[in-house]
Amino acid sequence: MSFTVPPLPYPYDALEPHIDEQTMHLHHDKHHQAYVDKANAALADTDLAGANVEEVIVSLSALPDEKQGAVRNNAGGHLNHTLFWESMSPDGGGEPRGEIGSRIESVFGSFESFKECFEAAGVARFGSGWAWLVLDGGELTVTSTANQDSPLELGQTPLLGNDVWEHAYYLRYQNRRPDYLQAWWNVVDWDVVGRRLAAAA
Ligand code: MN3
Repeated sequence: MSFTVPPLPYPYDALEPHIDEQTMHLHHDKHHQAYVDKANAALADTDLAGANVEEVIVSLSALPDEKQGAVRNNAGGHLNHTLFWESMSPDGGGEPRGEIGSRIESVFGSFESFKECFEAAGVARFGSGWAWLVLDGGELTVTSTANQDSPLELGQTPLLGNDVWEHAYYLRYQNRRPDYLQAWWNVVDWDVVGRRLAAAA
């Protein structure tokens, strides 16, 4: 079974004004589709054809050398974007409650401090990549990756990720990546993040 782009769980204009409809169309229908198509092409006729995307990402070294770069970038792109669409909702925003809320407070001091830390990781990522909240050895940590690298490659469990490639924000925010990072909190679905934490525990 090859990879497919999952449908968005909300309409394309549902995250307005924080993420604009045109960006969602291009990002989901064109960018994510391209990662899926290229990942499928690179994986065809390999031992990992048909494996789920998480398994592919933790098994890159099992692939022939000449396939590893394309699979890392494109299966990584598929994994990261699937998680990204699921992490947002028109009913998102607000503060995390329950276990995820209390753990963020205990590690970062407050939700505000956590957001500053996460935004700083996104701003500091030179070029293209992602800012992440991950579980690393059972501890909540903020990190970032380059390109489409997944925290899974490092043995971390991604709980929440924001795409800081220019294609994610340039139409509405132009060069103002920090503004995009701040506005994004309005659409984060903390219930989804909480369920990821529970599933990883
Ligand atoms: Mn993207």
